[in-house]
Amino acid sequence: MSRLVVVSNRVAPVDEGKTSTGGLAVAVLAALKRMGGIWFGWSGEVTTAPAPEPRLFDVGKLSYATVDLTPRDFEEYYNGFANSTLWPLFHYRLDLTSFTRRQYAGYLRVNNLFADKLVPLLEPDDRVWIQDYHLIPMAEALRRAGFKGRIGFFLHTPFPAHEVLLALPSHDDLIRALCAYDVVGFQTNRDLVSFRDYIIREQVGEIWDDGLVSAFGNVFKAAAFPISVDTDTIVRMAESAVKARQTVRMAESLGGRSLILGVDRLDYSKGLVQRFHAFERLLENYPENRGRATMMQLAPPTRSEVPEYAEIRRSLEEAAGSVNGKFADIDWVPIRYLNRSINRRTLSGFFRIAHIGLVTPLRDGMNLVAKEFVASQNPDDPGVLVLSRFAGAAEELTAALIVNPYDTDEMAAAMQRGLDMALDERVNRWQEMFAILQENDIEAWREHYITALDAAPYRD
Ligand code: ADQ
Repeated sequence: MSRLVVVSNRVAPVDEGKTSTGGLAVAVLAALKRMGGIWFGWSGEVTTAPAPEPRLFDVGKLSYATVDLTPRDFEEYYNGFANSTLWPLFHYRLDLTSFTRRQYAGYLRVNNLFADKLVPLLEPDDRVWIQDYHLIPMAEALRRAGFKGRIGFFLHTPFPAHEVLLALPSHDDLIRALCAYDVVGFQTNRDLVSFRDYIIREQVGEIWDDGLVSAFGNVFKAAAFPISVDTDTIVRMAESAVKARQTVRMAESLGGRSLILGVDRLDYSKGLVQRFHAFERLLENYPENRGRATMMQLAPPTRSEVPEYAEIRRSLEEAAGSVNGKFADIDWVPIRYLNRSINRRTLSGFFRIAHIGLVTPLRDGMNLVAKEFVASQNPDDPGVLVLSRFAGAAEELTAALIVNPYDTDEMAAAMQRGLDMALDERVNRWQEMFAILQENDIEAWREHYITALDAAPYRD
């Protein structure tokens, strides 16, 4: 059987007990754990003299191959084009998007480097599956380096609307690079529509009746493959975690108050400042919640070398401080704000005892936290998911309370509705969402994608 070779910027912590707070790492590890394969990517190490060969090691059925980056690669490729150009652009933040030709050259250089290091490890019938915006040019680079097998790509972020993408000086190169794959996967139909729209409006190719795309001399499949979670594992974890010491401690500390829980990487795409203001509005508009509802926000810092991330951290501390200063009482702090990662089991216990899961990103490819929250609930007494319409998850989890994260009053009203919601309605909404997560779990996601990749090449 041909092997599956996954390539992503970072590989997940090798020690599975370690907490990983990136959606991609969490999902790819879950997808590969049972099936096995090779996972190639950056080690996370920055060094002036990287080893010429990838470091190889096995953990269970998974083989890892990692390379180090130089300080210049790290700056230009990772902090630069990937996280200061593509990430903000793909999340509709043109105000935070910067572009330099030097960083773009660094991005292409690291993609070529990854391809050159990977090719000697590949066998002709391997299936290569490239993950995310850091590595869009990898298919072209692998082809140049002589690999002829199947190559697929999956974008974990949103794919922006045509007009937004045009702001990127190298948008045409980037699209040509995407069109070199055999399968291009997106999180949602919304993203797929934006991609097709670009192809048609910029007149770089055609969409055929069967949905295949023909562009730049290549015929490939572009489709939505909504990523998901390891539903059964989370259910089991959450059931046992409610009795764990940390969850009991948390429940006791609430003293009978309702818990409104947010869990996100500290990132400007997650809408955290707006969320804090919405909680403040809840306390203003529905004063009966003062002293009765507690909001807890877990937000471990990421990408701290990128200046916008230091800025979001500062504005969040300010927002939390101002709400707490205004409403706190001697025995109640409205917002508990922690810049920490929590062990995944404990997290599932917290999700289970929460009355409301508050998932309100301004833009999000999917948002696994929304799905983890649903999977963690007690079927007999489930909590309520308040979900942004701009999270990819909103396309599937339509039984959540869907909100516009820019509308503070609407978010406050949704929290209030969630706190007041009768058991019947909570159960019905939860059942509808849980059924979706049982059908489309992380294994189904991987299976659907690999089946599509196995059907390539489409031109034959
Ligand atoms: P992320 O932007 O990282 O992922 P998300 O999908 O929510 O966003 O995944 C975050 C993961 O980290 C979740 O598994 C969550 O439990 C975990 N996590 C977050 N905060 C944590 C904390 N304090 N402690 C422990 N764990 C924490 C990117 C895209 C998303 C897309 C995923 C997967 O931005 O849109 O859903 O990839 O494709």
